[in-house]
Amino acid sequence: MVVGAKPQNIAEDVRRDSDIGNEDEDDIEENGLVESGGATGESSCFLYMWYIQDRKAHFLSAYRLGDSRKKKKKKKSKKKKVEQSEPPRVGLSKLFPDAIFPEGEIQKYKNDNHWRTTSEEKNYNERLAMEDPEITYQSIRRAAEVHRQVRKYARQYIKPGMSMTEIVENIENGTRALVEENGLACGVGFPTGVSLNNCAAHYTPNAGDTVVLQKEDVLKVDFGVHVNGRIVDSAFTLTFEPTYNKLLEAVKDATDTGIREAGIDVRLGEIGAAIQETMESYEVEVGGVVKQVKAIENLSGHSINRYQIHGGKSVLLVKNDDQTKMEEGEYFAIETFGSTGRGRVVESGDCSHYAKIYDAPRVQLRFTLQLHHLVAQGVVQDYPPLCDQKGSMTAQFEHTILLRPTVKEVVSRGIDY
Ligand SMILES: [Co+2]
Repeated sequence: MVVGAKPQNIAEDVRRDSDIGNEDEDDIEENGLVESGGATGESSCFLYMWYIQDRKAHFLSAYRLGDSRKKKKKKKSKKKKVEQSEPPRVGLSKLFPDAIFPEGEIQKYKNDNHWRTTSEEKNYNERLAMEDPEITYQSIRRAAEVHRQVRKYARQYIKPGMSMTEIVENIENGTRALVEENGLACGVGFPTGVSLNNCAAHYTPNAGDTVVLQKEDVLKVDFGVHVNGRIVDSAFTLTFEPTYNKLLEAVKDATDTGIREAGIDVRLGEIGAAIQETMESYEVEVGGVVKQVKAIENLSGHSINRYQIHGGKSVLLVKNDDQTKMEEGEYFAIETFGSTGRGRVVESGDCSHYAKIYDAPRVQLRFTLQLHHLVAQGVVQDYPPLCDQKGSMTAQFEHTILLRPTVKEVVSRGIDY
């Protein structure tokens, strides 16, 4: 056996029978098998098998040497992590090719419900839930990851001087791209709210809106993402001056309190009391005047059903007698609003926030064009902006939580809030 350089005249086509006898005549003396090797590039190397008969070489076969090395290299480049773009436009299926999305923050149930974490029966229920395509947690986790990535960019990008329309388009275009919007299967969860200052909720710019964000504004960004009808409803507040930092801190703390108190069999009225206590322990100093932060008494968090943003249960932000209990498997949007005003909102301004009424006659909802007509038909409900008194400031933080059989999952939790 001889291992030599690959005969040159067959470099082009190793599968063809060739006669190389004339070239290396002196080296080929006996009939038999000959091996020759040669490199055709950095990553591959061939071993050729020849049969020598009557001083002529007949090509038998070629083996690629170093195959494993080449494959490894390929694998490595495939594994190279795809990264999100700026602005965010890379769909999550490219970032998570195995379709396993990050779990939210896990909180154990408190007090009497602590046993759920280790209960065999409850753990069995979890496994069943994960296997059921209708209730699997992957849908809500995918929606939550879209929310985190879209807002990460939005929180850096939103600056005074931008129009409210620009801000909303930035968020909704990002959401559509990342969730890979597809008919009723997944998309934007509800119209994006960008309420300013004394307006706490439900303001979104209509066509022709010319409002521009100012550096002294307090902006609430409330947007939703849904996957298979599982809606993530989460909101944050931005300020560009330090005056209202304490207000934001109060609301963030109050929302976290609501999340901490929430649980299976917990009464909705008790959660309201805990939220209020936290919220009203804060003060804000505005122009030398100290104001106690108030929890807005007529706004509330809410349960979320599949394809239905308001699922029927309300979590008020103040103490109340509601004995309704939270239940296993439910989704809730825990949102709180703090105000330096009266702590009560009224409807004001143009109607710009619409939601489809669940179970309304099925009509294809095409945005804005015929909305007034649809409202009259009872298909969509109009939500006018909700504002506290002029001159006051309001802030909001909101998370979507899932009451799993064993633990509570704060699905929209991120490093930002
Ligand atoms: Co909400």
